[in-house]
Amino acid sequence: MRKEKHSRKTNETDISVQMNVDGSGVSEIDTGIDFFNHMLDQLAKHSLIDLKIKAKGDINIDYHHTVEDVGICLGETLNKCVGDKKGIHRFASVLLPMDDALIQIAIDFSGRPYLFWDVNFPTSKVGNFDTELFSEFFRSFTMNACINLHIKLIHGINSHHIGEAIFKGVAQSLKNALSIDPRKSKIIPSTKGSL
Ligand SMILES: [Mn+2]
Repeated sequence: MRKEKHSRKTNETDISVQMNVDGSGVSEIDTGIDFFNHMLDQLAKHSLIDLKIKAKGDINIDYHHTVEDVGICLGETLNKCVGDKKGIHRFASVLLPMDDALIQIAIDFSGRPYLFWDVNFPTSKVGNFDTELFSEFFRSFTMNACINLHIKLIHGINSHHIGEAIFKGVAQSLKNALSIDPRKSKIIPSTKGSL
């Protein structure tokens, strides 16, 4: 089973994550940041990954440390969960619309971390959440999950829709890339023999 429990504690944040890649998208998220909880619920829902996250961070300062560190912890947990990547589709790409927003996502479970980010938000905040934190989250997630992730905004005028479309698109991509191809269930999908 592709399941893991993982935690990470610093002077700034204390985070625990429980993940089941082969779940049904059930989530229990408490980061102390309501909008971020809403985004992480989308990530679980549309990836079919069961996700339990408890984060206590210094959100009295701002949300930066908590968002970044949840990204790190989530990435580390995913990297542990996928193991040797036997049988996975490995690649996925998605064009994800949400009302006015259209987001393009491509993912590769290559083992080589790289984030391409081409998203400009029309506003600096969604509610009390700084829109610059979206890229902070996906950078720390990508680097620690050891994945290659490309995220590009095609068009969009509403920052809430743009941010949410990114989370849904990444979720959909994770689901597709991590699903097992029955024709190669015992094979690591690389000519190198490892990923
Ligand atoms: Mn929403």
